[in-house]
Amino acid sequence: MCLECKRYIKEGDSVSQFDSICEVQSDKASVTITSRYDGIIRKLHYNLDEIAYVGKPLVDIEIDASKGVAPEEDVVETPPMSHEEHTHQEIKGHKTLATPAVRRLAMENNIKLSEVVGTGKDNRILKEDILNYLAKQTGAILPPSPKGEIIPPLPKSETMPAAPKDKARKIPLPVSRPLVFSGKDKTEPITGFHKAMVKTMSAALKIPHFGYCDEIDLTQLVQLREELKPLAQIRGVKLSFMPFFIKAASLGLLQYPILNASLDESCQNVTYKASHNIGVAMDTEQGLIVPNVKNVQVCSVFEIASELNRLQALGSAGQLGTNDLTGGTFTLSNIGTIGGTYTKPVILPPEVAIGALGKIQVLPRFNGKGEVFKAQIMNVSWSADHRIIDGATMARFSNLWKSYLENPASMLLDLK
Ligand code: CAO
Repeated sequence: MCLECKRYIKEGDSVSQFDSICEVQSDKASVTITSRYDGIIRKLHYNLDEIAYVGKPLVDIEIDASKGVAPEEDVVETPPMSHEEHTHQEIKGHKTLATPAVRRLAMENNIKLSEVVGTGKDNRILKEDILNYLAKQTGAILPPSPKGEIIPPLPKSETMPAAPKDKARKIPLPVSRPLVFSGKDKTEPITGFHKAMVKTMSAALKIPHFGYCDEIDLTQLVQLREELKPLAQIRGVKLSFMPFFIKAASLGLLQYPILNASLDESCQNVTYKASHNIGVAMDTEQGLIVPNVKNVQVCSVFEIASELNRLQALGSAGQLGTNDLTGGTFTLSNIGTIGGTYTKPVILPPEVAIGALGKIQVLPRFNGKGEVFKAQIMNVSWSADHRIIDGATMARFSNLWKSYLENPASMLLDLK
């Protein structure tokens, strides 16, 4: 079942093969349906925002009007996704605008268009995008582009809170209130990524959550990142704090593998996951998505940063593929980029633990000699599935994670 949410044609229009017909959105994906034929649109079977049913005709296309050939029906198809992939992380949006030649080039090279970031108008995928994608697949790191970056960092306005406006000018004026209010309530269907969130979070309610919080002194890490940031930038990668948080979590998971596990439906078996596929909650225009960095246990901090840059670029373009959105084994949510201290993160089943990070703040703390110093403090809030993880395990893991971040040099000892 799909919800038609945007239409590009009307009855009587001529269409060519691969022209966009409409956009449909399910709880799994937003997909642009293109014409299979050259012809004339004779009938639209649905109005905008109506529910269209999989397998039923969507549009009648007369493929050769001059010869009076019978109308052809284009049918609604489900987004390309297999049954076993149906988890919370399949929130996927892939509008793939591309010419037939570009589609062919992608097909010949076995590339999924949904994984390519389009740089053309309306995110149209160009030939260069495919070639760049190919180059990235074959060579580890591309030489910097003329601008000096492979993946452009997100503009600050997209990631940082808006600057406070001048308070003096914001004194509210008294409002004259009408005695009769004529506004009407508005009801709309829950669709797309929000629908997926309803399913996932409802499933998470069945999990008894154990919460554990602590504060982390990131003074040394803040300094280290300042030193490493320009080096990563030269190599075309933006280095934020997340790669360190992710790597430290993976080192901790090696010691506490129960946190990187899943419990079966009947609660009879626990599966310890071999890979540390660490999910990163991302706030995007389309809603919350959680792509994951695969096999963090064998990645360097730089490799994690590079992969995170790729996921962020695809995420903000609404072009993350199924592979990036499924198979997560543990999640970190850096809500601190927006604000806040402590939170109460909700586990993403079938995972069993999640950590949420607050805003890094400069606060007074005491050093070993009892002297006050300016510390960079961040709070962390963990939630664990209390059916299989006890509080002591969560606390020990958190202590280890904390020790790696408070003394980042100690990570070197355990890096492979
Ligand atoms: N406190 C203060 N500043 C922080 C921070 C924190 N906890 N975490 C990151 N920052 C800084 C970064 O260092 C960066 O600063 P510079 O520009 O000086 O390098 C800046 O904030 C922007 O970071 P970023 O967003 O580009 O990169 P990131 O790797 O830190 O975070 C991501 C990426 C995807 C986690 C983030 O963009 C995001 O979407 N966060 C929201 C997650 C969310 O919605 N969680 C809730 C899930 S439940 O609904």
